[in-house]
Amino acid sequence: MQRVISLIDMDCFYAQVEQRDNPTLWGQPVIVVQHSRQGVEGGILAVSYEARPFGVKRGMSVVDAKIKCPQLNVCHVPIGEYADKADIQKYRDASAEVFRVLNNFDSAIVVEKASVDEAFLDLTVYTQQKLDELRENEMIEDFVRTAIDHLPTTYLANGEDCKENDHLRERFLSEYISNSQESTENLLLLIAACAVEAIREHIHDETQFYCSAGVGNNKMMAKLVCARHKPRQQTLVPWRYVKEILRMTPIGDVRGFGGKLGNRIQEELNISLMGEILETEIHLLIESFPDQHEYLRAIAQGLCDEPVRPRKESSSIAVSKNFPGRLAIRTVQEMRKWVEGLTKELAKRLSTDQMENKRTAENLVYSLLTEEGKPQKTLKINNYQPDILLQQIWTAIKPQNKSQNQGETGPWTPPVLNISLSATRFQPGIPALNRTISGWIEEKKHKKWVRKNAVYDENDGREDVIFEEPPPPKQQKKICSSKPSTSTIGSVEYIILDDSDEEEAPPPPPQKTTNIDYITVDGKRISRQAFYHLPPEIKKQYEHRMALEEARQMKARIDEKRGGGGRKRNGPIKSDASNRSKKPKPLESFFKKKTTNL
Ligand code: DCP
Ligand code: CA
Ligand code: CA
Repeated sequence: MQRVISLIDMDCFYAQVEQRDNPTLWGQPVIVVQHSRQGVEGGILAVSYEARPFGVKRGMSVVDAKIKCPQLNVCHVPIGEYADKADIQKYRDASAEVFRVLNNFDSAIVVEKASVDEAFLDLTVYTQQKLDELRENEMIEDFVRTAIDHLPTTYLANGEDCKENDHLRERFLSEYISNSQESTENLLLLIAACAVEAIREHIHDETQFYCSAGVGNNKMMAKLVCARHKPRQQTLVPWRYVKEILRMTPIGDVRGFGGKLGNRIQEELNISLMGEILETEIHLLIESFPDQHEYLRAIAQGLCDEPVRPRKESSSIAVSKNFPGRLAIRTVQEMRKWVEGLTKELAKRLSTDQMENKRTAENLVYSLLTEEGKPQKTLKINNYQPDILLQQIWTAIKPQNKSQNQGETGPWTPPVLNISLSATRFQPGIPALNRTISGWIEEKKHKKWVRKNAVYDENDGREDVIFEEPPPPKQQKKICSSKPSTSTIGSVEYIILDDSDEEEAPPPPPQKTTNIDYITVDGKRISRQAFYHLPPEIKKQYEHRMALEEARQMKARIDEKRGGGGRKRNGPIKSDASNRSKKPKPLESFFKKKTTNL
């Protein structure tokens, strides 16, 4: 069965974020520039569509851009609070707003974050559901008759859809629609295109940002045609036109072929268009690409079966800083300064992540890039406090200094070209400043871990490596307690978690604080035998928690007797996400919404 896939990409994303921050910039030529380094203005990262006709392009120097477009508005990426590096948090936050809309549009749509400003959507199930609905209600005819009204910004990629033919947009589309009534394949694509129009409009309503989209049968084609009619428009590519489109497509325009592989194909086969791969004699293709020739021929025919993978949260949070060439770190003081700045930055991001996603990193990997190698080490962390983290990291990093002088001043050798700190192995929950008890229990309970691969945001072409940021809290379905309660043990505050894995699980039966085999605290059970093997300081804290638990249960019993029945700690509390998850709207209703908005 053919899939139905879309790629949504925000238009000149960073520039739009700046335009929204300063609304006088809407409709104006705007560029967003990397922060300056040692007095030299950084490169251009984003160019608004108003500046593009002047020839202003990404990568160009600001001086050249201003010559081309004197009325250009120049915005700068802010500099980080702790480390002297770009702070792209505001663009990340804006991205999170967009993903909130995408993730909440319809539960039948699979959303994959592809970069800070683009997402793949798998609409296969969604469109099939809508088609079934239309058929059941005998509305296919109505749908086909009115579809054009719901596709005001849609182009049909038929090979003739070039700039000069923009005036033929509606005609091309109408012809396609009128031949669609009997074709399930066409109907599914049309339903998808209508949905994507509605999603894009919804993104704009919620965030003020405009975006473009491609709709086709796989990721490769959706991404390719998304760029065909930009900005604020979308392109639909039916399977029957794929071959014709690819015949004329420059190799570098295809996802994954913009770099080394694409260049090699062009050089070794002496071709420049995707279609030419199919015209190349097979033995030549095999000779040059013995392991990839089948893949290349498949791609050249528009075949791509890469799935849309839902990504809920990143598996790591990292901060990183490059010190290229003469900027390489050569003294202990400098090293200490940067480790400190990066640690503070990381601690800030980890704390935000902890509150938003109710999870805590267990490992921290530091890695240094030096002229002599890439030393790296994994540290166990149990505290996000910047000072404590810094002490831990610095103690581990210091021995990497191979100079004779091992003090807090003096040279650092070999010179360091990059420092990266990456927090990994996230465990559900917030054991606050110290999680000795819950960590210990969870280990014993063989707590399930979900580790996903780290995602490098390939479109964020900065030199600073930052991983995909976690999704908005709404998406976290495993978190049961929307607001954790706290208790204090000595001077350490613990956040008590309700860590049930089941969203809808019924509250467990009331348990006594102790019984013959188990001791229970906060709904977590630990065998009495295991309890006696706990380290003394943990045992002490544990006893304190048991006392708290007892008090809490007593209060609950009193409340119950009074008929109040306050919130039960052990019972799962539905997350915002599950409460808010929308029922799929009937196609008819979002069409109505669209019509009224027009
Ligand atoms: N970006 C960056 N460095 C790069 C490329 C991009 O910092 N080398 C940032 C700025 C962009 C954002 O990522 O605004 C999204 O990148 P896109 O490639 O999608 O480009 P734009 O969204 O700016 O423009 P377009 O409308 O062409 O998609
Ligand atoms: Ca974009
Ligand atoms: Ca993009």
